[in-house]
Amino acid sequence: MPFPGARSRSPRAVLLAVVLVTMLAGCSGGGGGGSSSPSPSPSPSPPASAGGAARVTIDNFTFTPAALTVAPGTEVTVVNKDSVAHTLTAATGKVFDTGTIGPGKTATFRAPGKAGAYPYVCTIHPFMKGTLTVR
Ligand SMILES: [Cu+2]
Repeated sequence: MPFPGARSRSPRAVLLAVVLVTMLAGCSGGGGGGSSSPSPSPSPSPPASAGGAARVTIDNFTFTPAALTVAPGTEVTVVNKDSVAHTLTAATGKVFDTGTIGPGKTATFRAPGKAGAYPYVCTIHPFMKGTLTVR
């Protein structure tokens, strides 16, 4: 710094700029205190809804859609529109099972955390079939 007197405004300007930038960064980035979202992305949607609504409807002894793809661990809602009880049960290992869903009732189950294709049936009516794909 050969001429501290002549350039006395520069350091202050730089300091001001630094303070301003720091404040701006703090405001826009922090949002007041690192709450829940680990990502600065404005999207509030969890991966659960990545494939649309995770929902299976049972109507006229049929799972609709017959093939559903969800993210690992997605909570899937099952709506029984029939006038008889049904279940939605994984065909192998019972890795998920809604239990009996009465007529007009709704149940939920959680998709497996491991990717793969999981065929399922209604244990009351084994001819009712569907497949849950996790990926
Ligand atoms: Cu059934």
